[in-house]
Amino acid sequence: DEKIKAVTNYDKYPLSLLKKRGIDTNKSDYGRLFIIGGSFNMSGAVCLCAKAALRTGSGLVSCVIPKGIADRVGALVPEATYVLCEEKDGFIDIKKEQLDEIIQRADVIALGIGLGNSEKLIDMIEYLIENSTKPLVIDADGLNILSRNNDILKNAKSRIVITPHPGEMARLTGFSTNYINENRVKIAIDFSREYNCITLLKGSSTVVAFEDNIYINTTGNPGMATGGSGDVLTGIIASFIGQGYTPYEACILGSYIHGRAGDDAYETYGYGLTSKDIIKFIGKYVKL
Ligand code: NPW
Ligand code: AMP
Ligand code: MG
Repeated sequence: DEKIKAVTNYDKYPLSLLKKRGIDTNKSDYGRLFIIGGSFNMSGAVCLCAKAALRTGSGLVSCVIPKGIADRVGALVPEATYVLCEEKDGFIDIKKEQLDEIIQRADVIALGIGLGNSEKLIDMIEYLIENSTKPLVIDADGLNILSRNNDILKNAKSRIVITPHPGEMARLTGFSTNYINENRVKIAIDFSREYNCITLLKGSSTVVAFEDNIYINTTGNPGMATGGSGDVLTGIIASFIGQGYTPYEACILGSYIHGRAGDDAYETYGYGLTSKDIIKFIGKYVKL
């Protein structure tokens, strides 16, 4: 495609995007991230996302979760604050006024991890996309729910980043996962153009597509094919956006560092690495 301006895939480039912190700065300079996710059967995803964001340098992380999982999540992530929501059938049930307040207070919102694929949640997703003035990173069940009506994305008020794995991309596009994996770059570019969003298609050689730019990530390994690995990536990317990186930079830096940390976890734990192990190594790459 002759319109594609830049293919950025060379080694170490992403780390050159990192910005040094001023000495006299405080937590409010490094972003307030709200993570909207979790359900009775999936509480760990929010923990992993929040921990990853904190390890990436977020100033403040707030988890917006159904109150029934508050004890489990809170015990694992004492650094975060909480917005405890009502629940229906184990899924979050959040009022529009609460969403308005979150939009107003947030620098960035991560939406969808561990939510559960309940069709009742489409109203919440639609409301956030159509009303959020802050960037949204949508992943996991947020995408599965959205796939019932992708056109909602066309009404977005702010920059949207979507981070599907090939299975989620299959639901969003109607293509098979095989077809998606055989045409990864084209599918990511086409989706980002049609829906005017940054599309980060995960897997071996993650592709980030935005307008006429693409980045192909070369870090990471198959040890990262483990539950929660993507939830960690969402936390890293949302954290960088909250810290003032552009959403496209955050996707490049985020996928690169996620893969590097995953490679370090592989060195130590081999194929037995877990998502928590990836989080342990993020900090090595966010220092200047
Ligand atoms: P298959 O089986 O290979 O044909 P789902 P999920 C496909 C939460 N989690 N290449 C795969 O197809 C998440 O946050 C919570 C090709 C399969 O059918 C979500 O909210 C955890 N295909 C929720 O669980 C830890 C691929 O997609 C399907 C593919 C559901 O997310 C785990 C699986 O995808 C999890 O993160 C690839 N690379 N990757 C927790 N501890 O709380 C996947 N597929 O059905 O969207 O399920 O990704 O587990
Ligand atoms: P999820 O399926 O949402 O948990 O996301 C899995 C994460 O692990 C994504 O960031 C993938 O890019 C990464 N990952 C999974 N398998 C591989 C692989 N074979 N090589 C590199 N990265 C992988
Ligand atoms: Mg996932």
